Amino acid sequence: MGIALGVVAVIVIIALIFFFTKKSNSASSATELEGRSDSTAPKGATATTASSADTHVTSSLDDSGDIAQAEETDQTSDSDADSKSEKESEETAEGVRLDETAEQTAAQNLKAARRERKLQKLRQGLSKTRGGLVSKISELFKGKKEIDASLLEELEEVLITSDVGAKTTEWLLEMIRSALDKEELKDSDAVWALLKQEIKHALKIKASPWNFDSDKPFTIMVVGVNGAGKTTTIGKLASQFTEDGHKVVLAAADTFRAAAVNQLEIWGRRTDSEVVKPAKEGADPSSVVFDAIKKAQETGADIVIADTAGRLHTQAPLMEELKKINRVMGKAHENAPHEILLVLDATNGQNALQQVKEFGEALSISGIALTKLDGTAKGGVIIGICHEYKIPVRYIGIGEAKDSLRQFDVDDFVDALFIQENEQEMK
Ligand SMILES: Nc1nc2c(ncn2[C@@H]2O[C@H](COP(=O)(O)OP(=O)(O)OP(=O)(O)O)[C@@H](O)[C@H]2O)c(=O)[nH]1
Ligand SMILES: [Mg+2]
Repeated sequence: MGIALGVVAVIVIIALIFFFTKKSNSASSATELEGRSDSTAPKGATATTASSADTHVTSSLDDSGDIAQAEETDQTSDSDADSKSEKESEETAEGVRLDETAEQTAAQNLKAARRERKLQKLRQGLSKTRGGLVSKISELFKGKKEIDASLLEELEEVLITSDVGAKTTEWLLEMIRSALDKEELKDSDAVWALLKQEIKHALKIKASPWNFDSDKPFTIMVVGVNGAGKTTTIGKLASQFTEDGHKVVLAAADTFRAAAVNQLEIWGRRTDSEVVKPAKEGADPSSVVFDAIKKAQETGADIVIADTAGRLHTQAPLMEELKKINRVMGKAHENAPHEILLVLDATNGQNALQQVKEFGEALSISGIALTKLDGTAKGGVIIGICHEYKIPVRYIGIGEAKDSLRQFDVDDFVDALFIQENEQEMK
């Protein structure tokens, strides 16, 4: 019995051992399975069988999902941002283009407005001459379709009385007659157009440009009769040259009048130009100009402008005095004077033509400045001067203000002069 009990006890113990061993094995295989599922099971399945490790994995998956999404979002927002910034830069570029275009348009408008103002002033400045010459011609042609001999006679009278000059008048009429003979002129409008074209042609005389950069100093000898406007023209020229950045020396070679020297000194102060004066009243004018050129050479000035007398208060004839100045300038600088500018007062009409002749006999006049066009109906003289003497008009004076000395532009001048009354009203 004792042995039987012992056997039963051993069996029970063995059974218990077997039972517990089996349980422990199944527990470890469950863990194994769970561990394996980490790597193989689909995300959702793993997430449902949550363990601490699973939670981490899931969270990391969630994170990566988020990251992916974030990346996606980032990428989307990046590409959004890219396209936005692209769009913005396109818009900016477009804006810059628009700004540039607007600026260009504004600059062009400003330029056009300035030019229009200048032309307007020129038209105003020429209003008296227009009244004397062009309006009369226009009046002649008004309503007339036929160009006959009597109309040509009337035209001749208008041209002569407007100081165009006999020779130039004859030349213009000849031109019209020959065009009529060739049946090239249909009506008065055609005559008007021909006149305008031929006058432009006569005024367009080739002039060598003033070059201030080579062969310094560039020297200008200014001559003309008493009161023509020499000193004023010199002052206006000095003003333009210094505004353009050139250094100017003025020579006060009208030595017999203290007032003439003073007048030039005032312009010297106004334009910041040095003025070389005579040592005493009545000193030799040519020595003043010589000293002025030497001064310009010493100081590196670009331009020397010499004022001269219109009438001498001595026994010496004016032309001899001017010839001497011309010679002495050549001693101070081998190419001087580079320009001999004859100043003519347009109000002198036919006398201005005579002055070109007289000064031209003594000196080699290279250019003309025609002043006071604003105050006369005799501006037609300019056509005669150019046609007869072939000397270029470089400047015209249309007022007393500093900016009233204009470089002569033939097209602007003729267009401003030949504007018809109805056109004028429209401007
Ligand atoms: N309206 C008008 N007046 C002008 C013009 N140019 C000069 N004048 C005036 O003409 C007058 C004579 O000018 P000046 O420069 O002294 O003449 P100038 O030739 O030097 O005279 P002299 O020294 O006596 O030989 C002055 O009152 C000037 O203001 C112009 O284009 N228009
Ligand atoms: Mg003078």
